[in-house]
Amino acid sequence: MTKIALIGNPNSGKTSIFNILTGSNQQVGNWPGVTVECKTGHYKKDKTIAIQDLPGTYSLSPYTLEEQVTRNYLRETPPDILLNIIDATNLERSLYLTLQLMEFNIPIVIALNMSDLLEYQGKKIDKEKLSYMLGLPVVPTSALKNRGLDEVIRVACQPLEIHPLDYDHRLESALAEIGQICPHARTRFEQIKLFEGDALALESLNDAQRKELNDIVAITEKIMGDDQEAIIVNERYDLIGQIVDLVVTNNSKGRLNLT
Ligand code: GDP
Ligand code: K
Ligand code: MG
Repeated sequence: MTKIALIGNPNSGKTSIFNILTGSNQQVGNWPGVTVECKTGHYKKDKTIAIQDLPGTYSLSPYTLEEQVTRNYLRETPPDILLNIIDATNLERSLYLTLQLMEFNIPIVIALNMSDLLEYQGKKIDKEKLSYMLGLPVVPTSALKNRGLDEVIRVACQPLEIHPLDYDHRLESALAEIGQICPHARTRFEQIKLFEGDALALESLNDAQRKELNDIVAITEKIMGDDQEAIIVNERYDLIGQIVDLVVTNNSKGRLNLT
């Protein structure tokens, strides 16, 4: 059995895609202990593929119930493949979640959904460039027009490699040191959460580890001239800005400029 989880921002088209992929064979329940909806089903063209619709979320900081459910799921019962549904008309915002998902060591395929709407807006995303920049397969889809959805599952079922993205080398060395002093923080996600001073992540440390972590963070804040949370947010948005600049072309803007 292969388990594929659909994940993305609210209104990116997860449920629409889930419904098309699973047809009518699906179960709706709640995540354990919370009132967040949990839907599972099987791919209608291959019942050995289980599909799960995760709650919509913009981030994986544990501020909302949806973020907590998603974060616990990724850590405790990781799927074989994450199908990251992106609203192609909101690429910048969507990639903020993608970069976080890439820290979990789970293979990811990007469904560039709403591709019909993007076309209608006169914009284009170079999917080869996007795929190259992220190191992930990218498949344009439209749940509205039922386009690309079998292709996205076909790609997801092929062997996938995981390529973590590198941030500034000063941050990378801090993360490597955090990995050394906190060996239980196995994923890059956990190391970054520790660097940010995330309350949930800090619970797992003893006093000696806390002290060492504080020292690493203080030094990095000093050399990078920013605070721990801002360092991470800025690194992510710098990278996203570079990616968006390279991959999005806006034909409608081009036309407007001529008049
Ligand atoms: P979710 O919040 O991620 O589960 O998103 P939904 O599946 O509920 O979709 C949000 C809205 O976007 C709904 O009105 C859908 O009909 C619409 N939608 C979903 N996918 C597409 C698409 O590919 N193209 C267009 N134009 N609309 C879509
Ligand atoms: K919705
Ligand atoms: Mg939904």
